[in-house]
Amino acid sequence: MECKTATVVAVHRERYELLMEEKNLYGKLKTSAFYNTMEIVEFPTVGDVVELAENPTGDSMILKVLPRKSVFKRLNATPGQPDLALAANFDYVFITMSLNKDFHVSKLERYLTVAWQSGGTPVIVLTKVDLCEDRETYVEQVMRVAPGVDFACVSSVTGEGFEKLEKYLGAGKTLVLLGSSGVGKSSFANAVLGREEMLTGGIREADAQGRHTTTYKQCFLIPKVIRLPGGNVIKGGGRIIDTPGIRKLIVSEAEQGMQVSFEDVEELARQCRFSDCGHKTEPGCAILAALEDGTLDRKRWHTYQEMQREERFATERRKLMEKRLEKKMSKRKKY
Ligand SMILES: Nc1nc2c(ncn2[C@@H]2O[C@H](COP(=O)(O)OP(=O)(O)OP(=O)(O)O)[C@@H](O)[C@H]2O)c(=O)[nH]1
Ligand SMILES: [Mg+2]
Ligand SMILES: [Zn+2]
Repeated sequence: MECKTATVVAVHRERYELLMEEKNLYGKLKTSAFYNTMEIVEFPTVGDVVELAENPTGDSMILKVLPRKSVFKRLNATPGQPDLALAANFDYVFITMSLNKDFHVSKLERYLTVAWQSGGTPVIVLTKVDLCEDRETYVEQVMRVAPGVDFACVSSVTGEGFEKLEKYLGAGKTLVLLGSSGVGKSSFANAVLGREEMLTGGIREADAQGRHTTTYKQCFLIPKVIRLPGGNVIKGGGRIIDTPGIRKLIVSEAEQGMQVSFEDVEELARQCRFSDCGHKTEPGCAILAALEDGTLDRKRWHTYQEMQREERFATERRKLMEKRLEKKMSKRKKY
């Protein structure tokens, strides 16, 4: 068997759909490389480039994941398990929110943090503009919490707004769609692909909540010429990754991301009189002063604190896992 590399285009339970040059094939993880190992290994996700032993008659064997240029991770709800990688090697993170009850500034702040952390560039995509009558109020909020981040209001029904995103859809570029269930990620992907590739779902209009229609992540090649709903034509050629809706995004590694998305808060904290200020009752606290005079939004401060707690929790958990592994390894060495 010969060693080659391929890109992961879909993940189904334990089977991986791979693309090698123009050829589609399936792969499975090599047990000794991923399970019976004494290291914390990265499991492949969509967008990953993997090394594999090709099997022309059946599933190929995936040997390892090559280093990633970007990755989007979230905390694994199962204790003792490594973080979950949702997608890898993308250039742009399309933070998808619909222009209705799904829109929350604190949610946007969270997504921005993990997007900056991932190594990709965030772009904010506000969906269902055809159903929205006061887009300006949403746009104002976006510009306030994400100054300098590009955004577009789009409709996958009428094709409005996609031309503003053309620069992210070109050859050699990969984008990943992230957002809650029902916001229209798969509808967006279908509009760009010009075909009903992904199943889309109805939403419960009562609470505007989605139903989790998409159950696995998948990567598609965008056609060179995109014919949008409504008839407009724009250029494509890149790749798009659709993902299942995220219920609550709990951060794991987020330190660098927080530095970018909460730059204003961290800058304030540096101005406190005491370098170890707890921002509670200390004299000369710049945070308390900013909360008092309204320059720092209380909700924004709350989100920041919440995310810092999550980040600390995730770090502690990671350290614990590493310690356990070390113990296991030193025990093995004794025999
Ligand atoms: N009017 C309107 N409806 C839309 C638009 N985009 C999506 N929808 C509708 O919103 C519902 C949910 O869309 P999906 O594309 O399945 O949402 P999703 O984000 O992929 O959801 P999950 O797969 O559950 O994460 C469907 O009924 C779509 O028809 C839009 O731009 N305008
Ligand atoms: Mg979907
Ligand atoms: Zn302080």
